[in-house]
Amino acid sequence: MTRVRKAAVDYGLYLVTDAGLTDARLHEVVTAAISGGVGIVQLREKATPTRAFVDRARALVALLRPRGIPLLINDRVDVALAAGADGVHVGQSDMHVGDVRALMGPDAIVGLSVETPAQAKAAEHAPVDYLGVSPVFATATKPDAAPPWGVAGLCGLRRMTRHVLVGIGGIGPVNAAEVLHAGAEGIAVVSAICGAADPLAATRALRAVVDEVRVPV
Ligand code: TZP
Ligand code: MG
Repeated sequence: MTRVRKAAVDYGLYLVTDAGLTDARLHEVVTAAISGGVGIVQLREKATPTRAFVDRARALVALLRPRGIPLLINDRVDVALAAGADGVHVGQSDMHVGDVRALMGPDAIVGLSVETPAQAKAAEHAPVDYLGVSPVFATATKPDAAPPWGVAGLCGLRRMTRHVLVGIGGIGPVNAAEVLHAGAEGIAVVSAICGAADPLAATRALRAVVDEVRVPV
C-alpha cells in the first residue's frame, strides 16, 4: 500500500488518540474526527498488547488512507511497519530519529517531541518532518509531561528552528488560536476530541479556529 504523500499533509489539526478516553469508541471517534476535518492522526497506545496495537493500526490505516489522511504510530516502528502506517512519532527517550528514518524510509512521516530549547537545537538537522512542541500548556492527559513551553516559549522556538511545529498539550477551542498565532503550523489534541461528548462537534469547532487563523488577511 502506498503511503499518503507527505508533501500534501495538513498539520493544522492533528488528532492523537488515547485508549483510556476512547475505550471501545476508537473507530467512532476517528470517524467523527475525519468528518470534522482532522488532517493527520496518531495512534498512541501505551498499554495495549502488541498484537492488538497492530490490529488497531491496520484498521485505522484502512479508514484513513482512502481519505488521504496519514496515520502515525506513537513510539513503535515495528507496529508502523507491520500495519503499513504512514509514519512514526517519537519522544526524547524513544528510538533515535535517525534510526526511525532509516527503518521507515524517506517517504514516511517522522515526528519528534521537543520539551526544551536545547532539544530543539539538537534536532535542527535531524531527519524529521515536524517537531511536536510538548507540552504547550499544562495537561492532565500526560502525567509525566515536561514543564509547559507556554506561548512565549513557543514564539521563541519559532524563531530558532526551521522545522514545522505542532503544538500539543492542554489545547482546546479557547486557546488554539494563540498557539497558531505563536507560529505553530498545527495543533495536536487528545482530550479536546477523544474526551468530548460529541467528537464531531468538537472537531468542527477546532477546525473552524484553524481555518479562521489561516485565512490570509
Ligand atoms: N504529549 C505532550 S502533551 C500530551 C502528549 C501526548 C497530551 C496532550 O493531551 P491533551 O488532552 O490534548 O492535553
Ligand atoms: Mg514516546
